[in-house]
Amino acid sequence: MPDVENSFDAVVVGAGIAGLYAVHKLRARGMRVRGFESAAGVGGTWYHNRYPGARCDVESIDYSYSFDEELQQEWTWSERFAAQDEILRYLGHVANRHDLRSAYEFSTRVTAADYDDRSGRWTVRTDTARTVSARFLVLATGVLSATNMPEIPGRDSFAGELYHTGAWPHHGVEFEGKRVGVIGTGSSGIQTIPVVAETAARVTVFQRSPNYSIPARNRPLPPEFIADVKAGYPERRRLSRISGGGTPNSPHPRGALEVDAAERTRIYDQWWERGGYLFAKAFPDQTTNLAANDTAREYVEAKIRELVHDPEIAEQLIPDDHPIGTKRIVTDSGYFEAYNRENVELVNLRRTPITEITPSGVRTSDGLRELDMLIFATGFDAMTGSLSRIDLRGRDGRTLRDAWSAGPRTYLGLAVSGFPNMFVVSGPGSPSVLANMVLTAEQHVDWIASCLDYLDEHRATTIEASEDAVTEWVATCNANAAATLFPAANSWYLGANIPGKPRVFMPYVGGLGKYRAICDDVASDGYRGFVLDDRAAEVKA
Ligand code: NA7
Repeated sequence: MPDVENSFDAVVVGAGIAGLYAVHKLRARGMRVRGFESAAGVGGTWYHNRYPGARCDVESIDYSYSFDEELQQEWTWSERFAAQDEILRYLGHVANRHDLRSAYEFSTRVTAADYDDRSGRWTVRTDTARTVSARFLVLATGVLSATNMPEIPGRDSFAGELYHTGAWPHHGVEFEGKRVGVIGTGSSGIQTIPVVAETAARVTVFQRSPNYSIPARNRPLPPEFIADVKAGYPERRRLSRISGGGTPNSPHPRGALEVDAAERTRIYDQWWERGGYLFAKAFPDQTTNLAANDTAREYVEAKIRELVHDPEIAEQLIPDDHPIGTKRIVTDSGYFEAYNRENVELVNLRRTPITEITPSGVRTSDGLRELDMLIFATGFDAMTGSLSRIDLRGRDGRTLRDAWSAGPRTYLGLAVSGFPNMFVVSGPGSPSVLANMVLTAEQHVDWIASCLDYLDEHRATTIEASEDAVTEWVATCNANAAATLFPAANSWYLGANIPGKPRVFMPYVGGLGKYRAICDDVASDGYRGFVLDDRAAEVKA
């Protein structure tokens, strides 16, 4: 007797932006869908990253779903760059509007999933001792969700409050009068530091690598502006979908070195005043040509020297290890200015490395700094971490960890050879992390849903990426990345932030528009590179 109760058409792992939309879209196809989410509620990244100052670096009017015209007309963003709590409210609103919570088991982490060749189904196990089966497995586990807690000697002996920005507690955290240490100066650290500095007695920033950051120039959105955006949403979304970054912005029509110095400065001034990481895209050749990149880098470095009063500190805050934009440029609110405060100290770990964490603080080679609170803003095991933490087994019991031991290998970022009827959303090989994650998630999920329509129309029961197609896509991604400056940075794009992780440039750098065209072409060519019903036919025979 089939166990109807625990048998689904699809299991979706994750209730973040991608998972919620996947549940909605698959249900709209009439499928029985079960979602699992390790957190107690919806939101994914925006559920966990509650640290002070957490804010999206894509403009709120673009970082929102486009699939529901009524939703985008009824929802009104309050600020240019939405703060974490507003995005979480928005995702809760979407979940209510489309009754998405009812598909989920919350506070339930998927621990294992294995594919059975005979039945053509996935068996999914959770840490709540649930076992369900499903024909399709959709992994919307997030690219920045597996936190990275570096193994620093004595870490667990710290007697004060200890937090990771990516797993921030729900209770209010008070900084007033406290001596706070922050390890890490990526986007999370750079957003956290100025907010904490406002009330803490002292903030000690432990910086290993400085980062480029551009002021957000965040502001409330006036009603007339909102009305204009809403009236123009169809065109705004159309331009976003065909763009590289998933927003309706385009770079200067000419390269940075094709214009004269005055024009270059005028354009950089414009983007600097406009604010935000899109500065990285002022000119089309900024991340492909080092000389072009140098012009942008020198412009921003001069700004850092203006913003930070102490020239010696300013020099230490200027990156010297990567071209600008090859790590995501941070969008900040008062980061560099924070170093002008009496209560903020910069510890340069390149000069004085951390030797240990003690119960009372952090010891570097030049001494112990006593702390009441230590914040790890040390990032994530990005893109693959949340997948490799699940014991995923495809055909013949082969694990994903083995399949990816030399680095992740996908076809279009969506499918893995040897793992039939399994789809990854925003996986390695997809452009998502270099673009607007909401529109990329929509593109992935829409493509998956159309693919399932195709399987139904052709009475196929399984679909799987061929090994050849995977090899070719990996080569395409590598060749694209090699033609840019991106591999020059020790970034999480490359897995370089996690000791022992294979160094493979994971995102597809060609941009969302081009990627969409490739995916559409694959589909209209009868899902070129995929094998339909290979083993199922043998089993039936
Ligand atoms: P990131 O960008 O990976 O930044 C992590 C920071 O933590 C970075 O400055 C790291 O320095 C630092 N780090 C990591 N491990 C250590 C150790 N062991 N010691 C000292 N410092 C360390 O993560 P975020 O959370 O800030 O941002 C992730 C993305 O979220 C961001 O790109 C946006 O897209 C949104 P390192 O550079 O490795 O020397």
